[in-house]
Amino acid sequence: MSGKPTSGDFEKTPGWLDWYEGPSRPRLQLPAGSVDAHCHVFGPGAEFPYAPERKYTPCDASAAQLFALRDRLGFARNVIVQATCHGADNRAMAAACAASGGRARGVATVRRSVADAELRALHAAGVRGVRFNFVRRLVDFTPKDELLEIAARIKPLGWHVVVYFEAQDLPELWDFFAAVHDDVGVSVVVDHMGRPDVTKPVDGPEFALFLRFMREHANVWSKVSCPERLSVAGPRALDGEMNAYRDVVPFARTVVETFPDRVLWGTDWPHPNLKDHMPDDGLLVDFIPHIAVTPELQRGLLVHNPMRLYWPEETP
Ligand code: 0GY
Repeated sequence: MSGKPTSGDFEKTPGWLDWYEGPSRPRLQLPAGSVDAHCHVFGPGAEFPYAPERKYTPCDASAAQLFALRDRLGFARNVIVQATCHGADNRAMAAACAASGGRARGVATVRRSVADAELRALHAAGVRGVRFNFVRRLVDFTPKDELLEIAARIKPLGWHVVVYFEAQDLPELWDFFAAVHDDVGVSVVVDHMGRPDVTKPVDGPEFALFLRFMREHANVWSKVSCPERLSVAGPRALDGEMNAYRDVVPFARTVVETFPDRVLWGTDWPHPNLKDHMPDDGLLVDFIPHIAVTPELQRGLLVHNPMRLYWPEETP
């Protein structure tokens, strides 16, 4: 572990795992124009302080470091998702988008009090969505009427809503997501397949509910990301081949093959809150052919789908 310090007055959360330096070059040659559609920047804390209400303090992970990773792995673009350690202070994410030369778009976190001028400024920086987080260890509860109000405010900008929740909470959240999708009328993008419990059967009732949720809502998308977060089997390959995180494969592959034009993929760099191991991002890219098994599925997942959602003006 390199022990990269956090900057300024901030102390990393005890046991924090720093992102992996010097990731391997993937064996998979990514399709031209591929988008890493779920990643974050952290600080640097000295320039962009972490939010007082945060539940963890990460090690710094700057825009320049993210763009170096993008180039090393072979991605063309990033979608930078506001991390909870920055609360609703979107400056680090927006600055990273602005510094990307048009090669990054963002997803923000805003409160009900956000001014229209701030929304317009975020749009100009490259933001195209807001994130609603329902994972209790990451955020305090926000009333649903406040979230519905925010969804209505961002709709005229053509943005969408990104949601992060755990599988056992989908029954309770279903009506709220349906209201965002059907009544407000904005697209809903689910982080990490709604965090399935991969020790349960892929054809069991819990994952079936998630698939039904996607089937019944035509503008719900899913990121098939974060095998390293969902896996119980872990990163160790059973043979010389890359079959790490093999317990996640049936879940992600099912979503890719059932909804090939509504799936996205991202590294999740710099991987907040991992407790057991920090993945080599190059090996994570080599997970992709296990879940998107044809070049056509890979082009949809990595190029056409994220371009339609985040750079529609460049999409024929
Ligand atoms: C992720 C997952 C996590 C954290 C955050 O914004 C965040 O803090 O998203 C997590 O701890 O599961 O997508 O990065």
